[in-house]
Amino acid sequence: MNYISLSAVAVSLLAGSALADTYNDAIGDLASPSFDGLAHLDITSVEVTNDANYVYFSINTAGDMDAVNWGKYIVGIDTGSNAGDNSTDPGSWNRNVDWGRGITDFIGSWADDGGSGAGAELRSFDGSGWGLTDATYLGGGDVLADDSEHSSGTQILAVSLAALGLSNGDTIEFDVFSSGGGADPGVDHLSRGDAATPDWGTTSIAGMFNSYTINIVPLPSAAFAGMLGLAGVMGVRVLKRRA
Ligand SMILES: [Ca+2]
Ligand SMILES: [Ca+2]
Repeated sequence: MNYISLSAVAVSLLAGSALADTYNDAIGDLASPSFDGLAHLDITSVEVTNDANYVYFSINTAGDMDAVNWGKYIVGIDTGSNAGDNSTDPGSWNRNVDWGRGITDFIGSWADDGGSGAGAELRSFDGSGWGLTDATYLGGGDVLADDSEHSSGTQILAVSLAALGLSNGDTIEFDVFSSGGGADPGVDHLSRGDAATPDWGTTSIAGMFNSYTINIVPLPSAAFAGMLGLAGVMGVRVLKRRA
């Protein structure tokens, strides 16, 4: 392997994270007239990626989250760690949603403070009941929320692989929905290109979940890093000889 190609490998390895998978949703698939004008709840796509520590969800909408002071963005995840739950248990925010299956983990996030912040809770089902694993206001580092792209309609979330019990090669199945407060339904589900509910008072029905496989790109080992250093020295020597 010559100097140039080894350096190219080094750059790709040092990047350390996989390319995002993009899951598209229809635009304008919220029931009219119940949800007319609520572009910040109209999911356009969700990008998912991971690094060695977190899986990231970028929830893109057709609206401006800085222009409104409310909106909830939920990710329902089935890791397969147990049979999961499909109830309206308060542990999963009591939302009026029929997932059509069990979920094991629930990221409930908000972007409803007028654009000056974002927050989230991570709740998990242990096979018998729901519990709060972590939240941005608790600061345990297992769930993070980022408002830096609110003006372009994007809520960015991260949840730790450790908290989800995930490692390289594991596959999760998930859905994302937008909602309001209390026991509101999923106004727009990523899993459906049509209306998931006709109005605020009717249970929303999820479609088929998407899947994402954790892909941890290895960083160079100490030995390989040593080789890179040696290759760098050799490369400099070759360049000097040619000069
Ligand atoms: Ca949509
Ligand atoms: Ca949809």
